[in-house]
Amino acid sequence: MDVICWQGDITTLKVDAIVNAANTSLLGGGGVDGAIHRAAGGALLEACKKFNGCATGEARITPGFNLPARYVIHTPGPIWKDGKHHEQELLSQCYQNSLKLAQEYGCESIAFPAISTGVYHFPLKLATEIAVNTIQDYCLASDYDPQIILVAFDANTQQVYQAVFNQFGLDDKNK
Ligand code: AR6
Repeated sequence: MDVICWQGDITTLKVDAIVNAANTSLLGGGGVDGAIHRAAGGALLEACKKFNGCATGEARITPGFNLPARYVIHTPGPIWKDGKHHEQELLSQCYQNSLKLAQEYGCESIAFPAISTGVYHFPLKLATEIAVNTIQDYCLASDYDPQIILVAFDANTQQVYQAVFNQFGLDDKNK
């Protein structure tokens, strides 16, 4: 499994696909969603309108337009309430469904932001464990081995990523 963590702005990455922590309207917002729409240009919003929204845990793919990335995979993460409203399962589905689309579109490199851990308040360590577990399980079960970058925007997220990577016995090669 080829997974690394990296601190920086996901919109700068020249990968096959970047994942967007969207909301169910798919019509843009703040945080990483806002940054992706700004960098991609207005054509991204036009492409997103055609989906008429997307359920939490599902995913949709568009071109990257003005981004260096070829595709954007949009997935609305769960809003954290108390952990008793299927939040963990829904977050895992975000990673699974994003990987499924990436595989269908032949992506060899995919970058994920820390889905749901910003304004949706999903606990960061638990979210990171779910991300790594789900990626590991998906790649094993589907014979898919792309390069995966978990992108931390801030230093705190990067520290938690590194701690979880150590816990999972992964190399925390930071490019
Ligand atoms: N590159 C990488 N990561 C980023 C960037 C960036 N340019 N900007 C922010 N992050 P959030 P959510 C990190 O709030 O919790 C939007 O309004 C950020 O530091 O963007 O899933 C949507 O429209 C945090 O670690 O997403 C939804 O309404 C992570 O991305 C809602 O927010 C996720 O934070 C989704 O909330």
